[in-house]
Amino acid sequence: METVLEPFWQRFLPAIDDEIQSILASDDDDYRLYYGMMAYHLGWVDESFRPRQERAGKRIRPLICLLICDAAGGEWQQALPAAAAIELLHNFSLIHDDIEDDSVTRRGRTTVWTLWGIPQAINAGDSMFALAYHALTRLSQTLIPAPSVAQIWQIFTEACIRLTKGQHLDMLFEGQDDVSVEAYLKMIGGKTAALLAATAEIGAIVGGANRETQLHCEAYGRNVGLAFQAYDDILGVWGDEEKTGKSTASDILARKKTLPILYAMGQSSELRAHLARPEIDVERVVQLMDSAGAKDFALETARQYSDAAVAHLEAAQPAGEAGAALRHLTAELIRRRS
Ligand code: GRG
Repeated sequence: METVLEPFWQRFLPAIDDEIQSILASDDDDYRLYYGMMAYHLGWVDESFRPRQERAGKRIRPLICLLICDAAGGEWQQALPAAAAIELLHNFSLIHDDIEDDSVTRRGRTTVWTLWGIPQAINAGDSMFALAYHALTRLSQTLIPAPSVAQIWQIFTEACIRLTKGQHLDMLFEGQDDVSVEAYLKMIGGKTAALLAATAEIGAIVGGANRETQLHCEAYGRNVGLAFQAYDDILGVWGDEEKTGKSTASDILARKKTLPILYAMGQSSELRAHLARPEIDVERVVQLMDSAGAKDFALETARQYSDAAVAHLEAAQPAGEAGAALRHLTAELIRRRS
C-alpha cells in the first residue's frame, strides 16, 4: 500500500479488528461454531478454526470512517464502535448475498454456507447483524454527545433499509428483460452506495463536523460507491483478467445486468435477441456492445461519479495527514478501476 496510507493502516487496521474481535469474543465452548463461522468469514481463522495471518476483506468502510473522523478534527478512537458496526453489517450482507447468489467462493475462499450449510449460514449472518447493533451501542460509552449518537443510529438503520431495497431490486432484475439504466443506478445506489454514504457521514459526525460538511461527506461516500460499482462493471467485460482474477466472459455468459450491458441492450435489438438465445457468442456480444458505445457510456458515467466524489471531498475540506490520506485513497479506489 502507498506510503501516505501506510501509517494510518498500521494504526487503524489492528484497532478495527480488535474492536470487532471484542464483540465476537466468548469463552463458552458451546458457541465455538457460532463465533467460529463469523471469525472464518472475517478471515481470522481457517475452516478448522486455526488462526490465519491474513484478514479477509479490505476493511475499506471502517478505514474511510476513521480517516474522515480524523480529517474532521476528531479523535478516531471515538469512531471505532461505529467503524466495527459498519464492517460487521457489510460482512453480514455478504454472508447472506453468497447464499442468495449460490456463490461457492468469496475473497478466494469457500463461502460460509458451502462449509456449514444454508441454515447455519443464515443464522451466522443474522448473528452478525445483531452484533453490528451491539457494536454500535458502545458509542454511548464514548464522549460523543447523545444527540449525535441518536443521529448515527438513525443513519445506520436507514442504510440497512437501503441495502435491503437495493438487494431486492437486484434479485428482481435477474428475471426481467427490460431493466433500464436508471433502474440499475437506483439499485446500486442502495446495494453498494448506501453503506459507503453512511460510513462517511458517520465519520464526519463523530469528528464533530458541521451539518454542511457531514452532508458533503455523505455525498462523497455515495459517489465513491457508485463510481466503484460502475468501474467494476466495466472491468467485468473489458478488464485485465490477470489483474481482476475474473474471466471477462463471466458477466456476459451469466447474462448479468451490469451498466454497460444494460446500456447496450437499450441501444441494440440485435444484442437483445442474441442474449435471449440459449447459446451466447461472447466475442459477438462484445462487438455489439462496442458498436453501441457501451464502454464509453459506462466510462463517462463512472467518471462523473468519480468527479462528484472528489468535488464533495474537497468541499468537506479534510485536514492534515488524514485529509491527504483520504485524497490518496479516493484516487486509488478510482484509478485502480479505470
Ligand atoms: C442490511 C438488513 C440488511 C440486509 C442486507 C444481503 C443484503 C441485504 C445485501 C447485499 C448487498 C451486497 C452484497 C452488496 C455488495 C457490495 C459490495 C461492493 C461488496 C464488495 O465490497 P468490498 O470490495 O469487499 O469492499 P471486501 O471483500 O473488501 O470486504
